[in-house]
Amino acid sequence: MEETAISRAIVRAYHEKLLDRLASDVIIVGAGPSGMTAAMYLARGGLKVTLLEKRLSPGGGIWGGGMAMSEAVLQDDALTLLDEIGIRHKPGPEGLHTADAMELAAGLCLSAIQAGVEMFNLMTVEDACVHQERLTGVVANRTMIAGALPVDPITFSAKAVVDATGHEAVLVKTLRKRGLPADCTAAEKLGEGPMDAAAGEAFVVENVCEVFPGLWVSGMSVCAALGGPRMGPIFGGMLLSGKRVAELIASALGD
Ligand code: 48H
Repeated sequence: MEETAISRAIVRAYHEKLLDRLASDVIIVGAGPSGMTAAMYLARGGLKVTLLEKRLSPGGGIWGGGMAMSEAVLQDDALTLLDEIGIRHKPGPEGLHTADAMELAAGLCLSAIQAGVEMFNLMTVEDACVHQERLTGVVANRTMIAGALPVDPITFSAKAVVDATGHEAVLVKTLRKRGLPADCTAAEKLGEGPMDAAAGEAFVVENVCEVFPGLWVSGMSVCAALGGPRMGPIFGGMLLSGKRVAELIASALGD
């Protein structure tokens, strides 16, 4: 076997995938619990979904559980979702449940990819394309290059984009820097509030929305974008927030 045949296989397969995904129905930015859940449901609904993740490994904040103890805590209302993708869970104290963080991260990732999501790792989203006051795509660079070398990024377009970058809320913040949208409230400008687990868990599901034409938020980005409380190391709200954004986008794109 020629060594270059191995290289040719990688280069061809990767670039075929990349070329196909320069335009998608939905781009999800960030492969944390909310982004992977959103991507999985949207792809199951038949949409062309591309997920861009800046790190080498998808999973976001799941891996570390709480204070690097790799157990994910979930509440009753997230169990149906876990069962649907075959992630095991155990009863914990006071009506809570735990799942192995590695199993949750790997299970969500596999379910999303097997539903048809194309995931690109080491891809840092740094800006948005905005045409006539609508977000039409994202600007991305290789993580190793972004901010480190004088190399221009490339763009990916989509009918809808989800900012699922967690606390960072990268796309929301990049628009806000330019005064978009112009009607932000003071709480929205301030970002995420202090910890209140129950309120934060409800907030990330109830407030999933299109924050700017073409740009949706899910998971922790909802709090960062709209000034909701943080909730600490509990993950049910993240999964349900991802499911909710998928439902809203499917309905918006179906109209
Ligand atoms: C591409 C990027 C970029 C970028 C970041 O942080 P996440 O796990 O986000 P969520 O919202 O799915 O889950 C939040 C949860 O993990 C958490 O932090 C909780 C519950 N905190 C509570 C509290 O009180 O602190 O994942 C975001 C993903 C990560 O994988 C990042 O690497 C990725 O987004 N990302 N990807 N381009 N510019 N920025």
